[in-house]
Amino acid sequence: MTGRIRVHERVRTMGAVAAAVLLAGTVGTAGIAGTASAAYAEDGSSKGAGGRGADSRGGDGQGLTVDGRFAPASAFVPPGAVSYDPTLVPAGGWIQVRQKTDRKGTTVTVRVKGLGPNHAFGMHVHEKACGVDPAAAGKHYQHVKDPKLVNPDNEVWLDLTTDGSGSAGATAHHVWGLPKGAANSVVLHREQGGAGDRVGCFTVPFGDFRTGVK
Ligand SMILES: [Cu+2]
Repeated sequence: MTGRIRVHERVRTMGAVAAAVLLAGTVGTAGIAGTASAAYAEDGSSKGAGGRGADSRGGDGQGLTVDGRFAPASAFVPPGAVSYDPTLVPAGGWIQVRQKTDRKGTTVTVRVKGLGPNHAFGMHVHEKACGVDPAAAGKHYQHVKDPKLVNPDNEVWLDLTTDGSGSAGATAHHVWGLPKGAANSVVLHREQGGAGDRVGCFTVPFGDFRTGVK
């Protein structure tokens, strides 16, 4: 008996907890996306500057903030945050992803705590939600779909290096948006540089939250 694995996910708006979703048992990725999307609203809290998870309040864009704790991949309980490597991504390790979209484009900020210390992780936004199989997250999200354009200008790369306590942060900005439904996770890789073993995955229902932009 492996016990039940539960993952809490929160979607915040303006710093308040707008929705608390207890994911357990048979809740699949569609449930994650559906629940979270109902709670999307203005999130003026993201402005990650400098790539170390800076957290200055303010801003007029919209976006989302989702966080979760990693759990081992299980055939019975698909967690929102999946570890495929207990050393680099220990159970209980924490991840938060923010997306902010406004007239200047899209900023994605990630913060992690409790991962393997002093490790250079690769991380990207991927097309599909996480699953028990590390391949479930599919390919990198690409603004221009072209296998030759695997680079941080055409994709959302969030490579980060943890400190001695396993914490790190990263930010990526692009002038384009993430079409709703086209990007659904961030994947942690063993190495930086755009590929390599997948050691963790966090399901994030990215979307295009622009307002006033046609
Ligand atoms: Cu990747």
